Amino acid sequence: MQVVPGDLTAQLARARRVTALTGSGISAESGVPTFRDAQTGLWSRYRPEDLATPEAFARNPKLVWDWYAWRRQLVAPAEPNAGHRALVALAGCVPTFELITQNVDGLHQRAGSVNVIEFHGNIARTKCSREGVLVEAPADGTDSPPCCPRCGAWLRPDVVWFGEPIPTAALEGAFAAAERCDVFLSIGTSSQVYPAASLAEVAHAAGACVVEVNPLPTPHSGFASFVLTGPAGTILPALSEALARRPRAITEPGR
Ligand code: BV8
Repeated sequence: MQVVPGDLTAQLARARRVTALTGSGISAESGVPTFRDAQTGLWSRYRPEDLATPEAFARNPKLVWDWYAWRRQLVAPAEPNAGHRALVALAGCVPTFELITQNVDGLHQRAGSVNVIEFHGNIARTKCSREGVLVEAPADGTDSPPCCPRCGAWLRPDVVWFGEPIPTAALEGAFAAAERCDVFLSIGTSSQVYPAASLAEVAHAAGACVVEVNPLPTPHSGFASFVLTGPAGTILPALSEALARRPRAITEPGR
């Protein structure tokens, strides 16, 4: 079965601006559990959305810090997969490519993507929970959580917790990229977390061709122009290879 419909390749070949939003599904084939995958071991009794909150951290800073330390250890050995690499290739085939990720694992940057909009932050960075400034976490990992060397407050991961606002630059950059694109790729996300899930809706309302890449349907499947059912690690390479094979008609108008 042809994975990439010919008319989608034509849309991409005509597109001046392509915006991609990724969720934890794109990292699944790198061995990083998706956000809603059942948590294992000690963490199996907790729901991620109950730990990724300021209230949980205030109530039990050690528990939350240790959960992120465990997730950093899951991410550390992970390598970018064919899906991440295909987005790097695809970016080279279109005039403007903007990548927004909900993921905090840094795998897009390790694959070679640049100017990645980290909508929910990055688990590798640590900041002071009082001042908000980035701080190098102590390597020895003795204190859990460690304290800020400047003011003594707990350190915390530089991620956006539920109930916290998206950093302004990321929010504005992502919505601008969604509003102005010709094609919006929604990859490996259950499209349940807001305001990230609004991005596909904004792109659709602005007249973009929305493409969903996911083994399962999502709340956005109904308005997507193309629903490519399957793993990102298979579908995205087919997409970027089909586009690379098709010469760009420089006179073809964008949206
Ligand atoms: C905020 C960082 C306001 C932490 C995360 C409406 C508008 C605005 C807000 C809300 C709203 N309704 C509700 C809210 C509140 C809340 C929210 O959305 N709640 C949900 C549960 C309903 N949103 C917030 O709190 C946001 N903040 O709104 O602030 C505000 C404004 C001003 C002042 C004060 C406050 C902040 C949300 C950010 C939360 N942080 N991450 C951490 O990681 O620990 S979200 C976290 O969950 C991830 O980052 C990710 O974004 C999300 C999980 O989503 P997915 O990535 O989609 O993962 P999931 O497991 O769900 O799905 C995986 C998908 O992959 C599946 O579809 C699967 O089929 C697919 N898949 C599997 N394998 C593959 C695959 N696809 C392709 N290939 C494969 N191989």
